[in-house]
Amino acid sequence: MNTNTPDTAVEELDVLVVGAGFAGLHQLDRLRKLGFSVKIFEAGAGLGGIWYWNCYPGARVDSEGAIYQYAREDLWRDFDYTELYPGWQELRRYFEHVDGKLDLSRDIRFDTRVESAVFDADANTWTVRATDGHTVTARYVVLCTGFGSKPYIPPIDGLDRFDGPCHHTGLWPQEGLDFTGKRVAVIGTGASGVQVAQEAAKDAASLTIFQRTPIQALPMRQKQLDAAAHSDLKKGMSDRFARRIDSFSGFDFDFLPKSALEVSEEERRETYEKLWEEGGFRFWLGTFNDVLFDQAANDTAYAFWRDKTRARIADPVLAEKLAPEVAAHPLGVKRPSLEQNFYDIFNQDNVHLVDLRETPIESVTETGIRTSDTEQEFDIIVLATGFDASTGGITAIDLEGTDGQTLREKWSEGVRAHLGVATAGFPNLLFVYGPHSPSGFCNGPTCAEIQGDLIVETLEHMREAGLQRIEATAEAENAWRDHVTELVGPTLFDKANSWYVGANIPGKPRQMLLYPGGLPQYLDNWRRSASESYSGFVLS
Ligand code: NA7
Repeated sequence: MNTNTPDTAVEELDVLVVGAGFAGLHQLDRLRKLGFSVKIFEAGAGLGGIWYWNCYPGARVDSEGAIYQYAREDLWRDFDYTELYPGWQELRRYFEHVDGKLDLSRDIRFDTRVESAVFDADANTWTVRATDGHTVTARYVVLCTGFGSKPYIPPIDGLDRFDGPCHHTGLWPQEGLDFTGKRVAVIGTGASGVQVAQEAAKDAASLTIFQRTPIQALPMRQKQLDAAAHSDLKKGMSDRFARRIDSFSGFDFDFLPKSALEVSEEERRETYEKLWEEGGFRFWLGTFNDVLFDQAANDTAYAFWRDKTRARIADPVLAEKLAPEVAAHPLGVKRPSLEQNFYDIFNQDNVHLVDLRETPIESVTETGIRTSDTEQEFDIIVLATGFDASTGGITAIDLEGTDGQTLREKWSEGVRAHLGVATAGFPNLLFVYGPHSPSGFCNGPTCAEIQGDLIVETLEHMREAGLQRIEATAEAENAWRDHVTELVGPTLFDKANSWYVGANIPGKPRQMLLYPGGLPQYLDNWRRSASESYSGFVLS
């Protein structure tokens, strides 16, 4: 229920933050303590960003919980996740814990979706309007909309005709939905599809998974954590957090300093076995340093993954569809997922796979899904079809800058954002975890804090220097885009149609949306700019 009361006077703020996930809450806490007047507008009714919206059965973070939290001892010292990889309920419990400690909610307006923001070039302020008409003016707008806040629902004929529940994973009903005894269809096999399928396979009468591209899911090695495990974890926390800043992806592990091709076959095999047993993203982001660059190196990793995976699937036809002999794309250049028993569920009688490359969906009917060869009845349809990632949450807002153009229009030909934080023509608008920043490759809370701190420092600098306006230059954002393009050139990322390159959304310009140089290199660039009086930005 929306309990917000309409305000008559327009509130004036130093900073309006959009989004109450990891990034937005960090901004609120830090800026407030520095004496800025700051509020968050949050579209959901609760805290957590993606963990508010993605409450589908099985939703779970693919980072270890120990490092999927703020690195602040006052927050981690007396909080424990009960699983190594916590689920959405625990993440919500974490956000409540943070709120209890930092008293954040009092400055958050929930149920408030930002619809538009217009820059006033005379006053150097933004006028921000929510869908309920509530309006504020703010000197700065910091968008913390996350990489996955705009769900993508494909234009499947008849989708709105279906009589039963049909939900996107990222818009899951807060009251939940029980799969027990139901005939469930899951469309999509990204991280969300894998997680929801594992859960539905337990209780559904039947589960039919509609796969277009096979995911390359890696073993999660989930563990329940008891008091002894918590105590052990606590001992290592400070070190683990300290290591994040030096790693490519903001984790406490990094690529090995050697090539997959320079070692003997035996050493390669032993290394892969070790990473596989350790679980998580180590087989992806803690592996040989050329796996994401060199096709021959990648082939060795893919062959290992394929053989391990196929060994778990009894039916050889299914094994070929789920883990094909010849890779659909190089391993790891499309986001892998962590799985617990995803490949094993296909040995159950109640689980079926539809290969959409052989039999595409033609339409959804009142009672089910029609593919090119048959029609099947379902009680529930789950759309695990992903997001207009990285940019979608930003371009969903009508942002009007200094030349009358919206940001949506500007980026319709491709993203330009200097250091991934600001774009020319839109002064005083900053992005945390935005496109062309390490977001997407980076452990979320790491980026929220580390990139977030740089933004806080910038605003502090502006205030101390008596400045009112910061804007990226067109030259700098073009150069940054070229830098991103240059970095991605020698990699294998362009060999998959992934959301990393915008290829999952029809019509979206194909370009690398993330910063592929890793967190340390990104931070070096920031520091250089800051030490050169914020080169690449005009401050006035
Ligand atoms: P993803 O990873 O983008 O996965 C979406 C899935 O939906 C993927 O398997 C797609 O197949 C499939 N898809 C998309 N459109 C269609 C249509 N029209 N028909 C059939 N199948 C379709 O989204 P997730 O929500 O799983 O994960 C997003 C991120 O959240 C993830 O990367 C993590 O960072 C957390 P495709 O592969 O495009 O052939």
